[in-house]
This record gives sequence, C-alpha cells and structure tokens, in this order.
Amino acid sequence: MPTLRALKARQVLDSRGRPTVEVDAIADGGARGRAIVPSGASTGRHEALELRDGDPSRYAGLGVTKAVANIGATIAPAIRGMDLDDQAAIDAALLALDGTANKSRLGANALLGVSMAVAHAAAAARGEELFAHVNRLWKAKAAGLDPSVPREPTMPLPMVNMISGGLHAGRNLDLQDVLFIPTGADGYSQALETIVAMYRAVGDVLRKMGAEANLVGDEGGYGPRLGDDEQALKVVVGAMLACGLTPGVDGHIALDVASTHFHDPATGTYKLSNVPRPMDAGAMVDMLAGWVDRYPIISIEDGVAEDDWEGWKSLTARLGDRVQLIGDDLFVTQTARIERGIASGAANAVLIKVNQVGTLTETLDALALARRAGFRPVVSARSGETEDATIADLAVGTAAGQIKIGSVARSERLAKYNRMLRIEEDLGPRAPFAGRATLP
Ligand code: 2PG
Ligand code: MG
Repeated sequence: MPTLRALKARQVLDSRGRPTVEVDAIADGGARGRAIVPSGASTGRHEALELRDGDPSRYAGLGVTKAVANIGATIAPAIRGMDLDDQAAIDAALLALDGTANKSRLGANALLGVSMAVAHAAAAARGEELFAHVNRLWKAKAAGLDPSVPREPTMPLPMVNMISGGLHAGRNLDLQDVLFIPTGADGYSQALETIVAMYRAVGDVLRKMGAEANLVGDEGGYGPRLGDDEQALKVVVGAMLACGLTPGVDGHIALDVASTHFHDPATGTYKLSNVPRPMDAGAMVDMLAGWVDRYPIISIEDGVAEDDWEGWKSLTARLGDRVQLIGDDLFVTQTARIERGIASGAANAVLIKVNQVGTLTETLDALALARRAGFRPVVSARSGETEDATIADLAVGTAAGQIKIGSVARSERLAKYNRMLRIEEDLGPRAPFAGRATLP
C-alpha cells in the first residue's frame, strides 16, 4: 500500500496569466503525482470557494499564496502517512479539515490540488495510467448502479467550442459558446480530425463574411463581432456544409448559453444585448425552442439561470425529450443541487467540473448520482486552464461519455486533447468510444 510521504504546493499561472495552485504529492516509495487547479470566469454562485489572497499589490489580488500555505501548514501534516489508494478517506479528511460547506476556510483550490495530486501519485506508485486508477475508483463508486451504466474506460465524444461570446470573448455575442459535436465519428482520433477541419472551416466562413477570424476567446473559439447570436449558428452550419457534413446527421451544434450572466435576479428577466426588450424565462425558452427547430442543436447548457428553477422546469418540459439540457451553474457539480434537479424535473444532464466541488471523491459522487437518475454527465474544463490534463483521464476512467475542453487552439486545451490521443493508443485499436449513442 503506497502512502503519502509529502506534499509540495506552489503558485503557478493559468491560461489567463492568473495565479493558481499546483501540488506535488510524493509517495513513500518516491513516486510523484502533480496536479494544477483550473479556474472559471462565468462561475456559478453556488460553487465551492476559490481562495484568493485579495492583496491588490500582488497579481491584482488574485494570488493564491494563502491556499498554498494552507496545504503546507494544515493539510500536509494531517494526511501524511495515509493510504494513497484510499482516495475517499483522503478526501474525507480534507473536508473535515476545512469544515465549511463551501470550502472557504482552506480554499477549494487547496483541497482540489491535493485531491488530484494524490490520485496522480497513487497511479504513479502502481506504475499505471491515471485513467486506469480513476477507473478503479469509478467501478467502486458505480457498484450499486444499474448494470447499464458504463463502467469500462471509454473515450468521450467531445463538444468543442467554435465561436465564443459572453464573458469569454470581448465581442457582442450573449451566447458564451457555440460548440460543434462530431456525431458522425466512429472513434476519438477520427472525431478530433473532424473537429480540426471544422475549426478551420469556421475561420474560413468568418473571413468570407468579413468578420474577424484572428481573435480567439478564452477557450480558443473564434471571438468575432456578428449581427446577433443566431448568425453564429448559421456560421457553424455553413462550416459543416463546407466540410461535407450533413447538419443534424453527422454534425450537431451544442450551446452554452451561460444565461446566469445576463439574468437580472431582481426582475427575473434576461437581458440580451441583441434583443431590444428584457425577456422572461418563457420568452427565453421560446427563443431556444425556435433555434432547436431551425438548427441542428442537440445540447443546451444553462439555457436559463442558476436559480431560475421554474424556468428550468419549463425548459425541460418543452425540450427535454429531444435535447440534452445541461446544468452547469445550476448544479455546480454538487449532489444536493443535482438531487433537486432530478426531483423537480430540471435539466437532464450535468456538467462535471472538478473545481466547482473541490475533491475527486465528490466529483465521482456527482457522476454516480447523475448516472443513477439517467442524467448524462459531461466532464468539463474551465475557461482558465493549464497544462494539467487530469480531466481527460477522469472522463475516460469514469466512462462519462462526453467532454468539453474548449477549442483546438491554445495549448492548455490541446494538453487534454493530446492526452486523450495517448489514452486511446493505450486502450488499443478497438478503444471504446462513446460516440453519437451517448446523446438523445
Ligand atoms: C462554462 C465554463 C467552461 P467557466 O461555463 O461551462 O466553458 O466556463 O470556466 O468560465 O465557468
Ligand atoms: Mg457553462
């Protein structure tokens, strides 16, 4: 049994040049694991707390030296000597040390860095790949679930940002992401090739329209100025045709509306920059349903806001039988909120972001709960990312079926896509691929 000898934490920078937590976990035999914590921009109000220093004289207050110090002073002495294979016990110890509901004492960034580094060290100590270690954890977690729930390592179907707006790009689109799903692909590397062709084609379509195709958003998607959100949908459909794809057959669109960020809780209305009057939830649902009728949209994330439960129920009643409706800000990867969604008929899919909840075990709990209810999980990166590719192994090891990393530009995104190419090679020529079947 490999045990934890030491933790080493430091402040490094993410893809937006903001400080974040990196942790090395060292096993008694010398094996090492390393993880870096991601960070969101369009964060949900109910996410676990990312501890920032708040000292304006250093990194504009965004430093994470307090979180780093908490790892050295509080976490390391408490979990040293623990069994690295017992991720659940280590994560439970982290939760007990923090003691708050939102991880505000030690910081969810401190907890998550340790939780993921421990998993890496456990895999390294056994000389196995992280996805295989995660898969063992997943199989244990999924033990009581319906036999139809996938358990074996499976390459996920990616949904890939093509056009960025909202808080991720400085232009005039309210939609945060217009994404492409390569639903015609039979395997992961084939899917990736189609995605790259689509990315180029979207750039060509934008250039032909005279829109900027050189500026990219936080996740590598194009950040053009367009007439309105619907034009972004037309661009992606045009790119599918240019690639020889049949929209709605071997290529689909997914949206991350990220509507919380243009929702005004005081009036309960949604204020889109390209729509003259504020809209209530009913009008939002009408607008989205109209798009679903006119475009090959198969998935919509955060179509209404994080606490608009009534809006979520009507969205789900209206579109839930033909469209994947993902709760991101709504669920924040937390079982209590996912349970409420299941009970009330809000959404039918869950975005899984490790730093929204703060430990690997709680992430696996969210995945298992989603699976128990028949909600599809989509493992997701954040808009602030790094070379850390843990989520690639997480998506494969838990057979989540879908992954959302951002576009195929910017190396913090490619770190995950490339990691999955290596995993696919490890899984062999018949690597299981979730593919089209994972969607409605
Ligand atoms: C989202 C994510 C990733 P952020 O809204 O789904 O695209 O963005 O990390 O800024 O919350
Ligand atoms: Mg989102």
